[in-house]
Amino acid sequence: MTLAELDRLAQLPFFELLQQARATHERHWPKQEVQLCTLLSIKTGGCSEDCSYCAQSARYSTGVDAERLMSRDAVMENARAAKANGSTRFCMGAAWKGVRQGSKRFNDVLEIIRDVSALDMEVCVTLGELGAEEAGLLREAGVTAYNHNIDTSPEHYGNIVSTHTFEDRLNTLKHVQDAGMAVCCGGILGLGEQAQDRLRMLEILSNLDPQPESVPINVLMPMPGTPLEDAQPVDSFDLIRMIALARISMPKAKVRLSAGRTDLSKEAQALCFFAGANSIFYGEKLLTAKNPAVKRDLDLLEALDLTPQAPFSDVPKPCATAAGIA
Ligand code: SAM
Ligand code: DTB
Ligand code: SF4
Repeated sequence: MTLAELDRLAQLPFFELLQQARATHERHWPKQEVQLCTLLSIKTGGCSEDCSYCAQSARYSTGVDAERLMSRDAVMENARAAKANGSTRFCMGAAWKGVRQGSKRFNDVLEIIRDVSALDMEVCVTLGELGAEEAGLLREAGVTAYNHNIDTSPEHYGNIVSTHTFEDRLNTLKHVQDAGMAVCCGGILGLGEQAQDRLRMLEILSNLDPQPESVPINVLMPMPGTPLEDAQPVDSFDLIRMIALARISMPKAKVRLSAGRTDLSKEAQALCFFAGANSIFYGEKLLTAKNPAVKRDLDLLEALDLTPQAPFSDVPKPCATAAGIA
């Protein structure tokens, strides 16, 4: 979608925008389902990058200590618990600038992925920058989706991160697509961006070819010790508008109402679902930050007559040999 089209939609009265988004949503997602994804930080803290929102950067004193890569057994325990709780997608995050083929840590992660992919959940990882070889190996090990956010507009990106570029992010996304993994790519609201930056972000996301399979919309969770600890809070109506614009501009994507739900009322979340959100992070922890309690989310879904989406209902299953379950 062009910037001009996004701009025209963004100027619609609130309820007109919501109606359009709802119509698009119902055409493409008639089932009243929400995908439940569980996150696990398999390597926490000590990251070389300086993303100014992130509690895991080694450059800031945030109280998040650098840990080693989690053991296969510990990851599997968490993955099994997520499945037992009703999650259909398991997303593992690592606080790394990126990964390199042949390194011990990358081989260890591949082993972890082979184990987790045998559990028959969608497997998503977010490990930072990738080259073509690394992307191919992840795909072969059983990764179905790779999360790598552009976070904001290209114009604002340099104000938020200096240790890698917006272009680096796009290159990784290209390798992910070429390897045949689904792209999970979105951003954060509340990084001191202008309304125009949000639209530019959506312009770039919606012009990826193919469009992302899923689009996480995070609201900044201000982390003490980071440069953005005192950032202005995001108005929930702005979030709802952003979800509506994401739905209209990327009709087939799962739009994930991501970080920041702990501060959203159930009514605001209901409007997000109405406007087109159809995926959430589920489970009491994100990577380092809090997420709503499982019971609270299940109650919310029940109150709204929404049901959990089955795994692989709109993405192909990796082939058995690739997933190591032949
Ligand atoms: N290191 C990898 C990377 O940068 O892609 C993976 C992990 S990183 C923590 C994943 C995403 O989490 C970021 O791109 C950002 O969108 C989101 N995120 C991190 N800290 C956040 C915060 N404080 N509030 C909201 N979203 C956040
Ligand atoms: C995404 O877009 N949001 C998730 C996931 N992808 C990896 C991460 C949210 C992190 C929130 C802050 C924290 O837990 O430290
Ligand atoms: Fe590192 Fe990712 Fe956090 Fe940036 S967002 S500091 S790359 S963990």
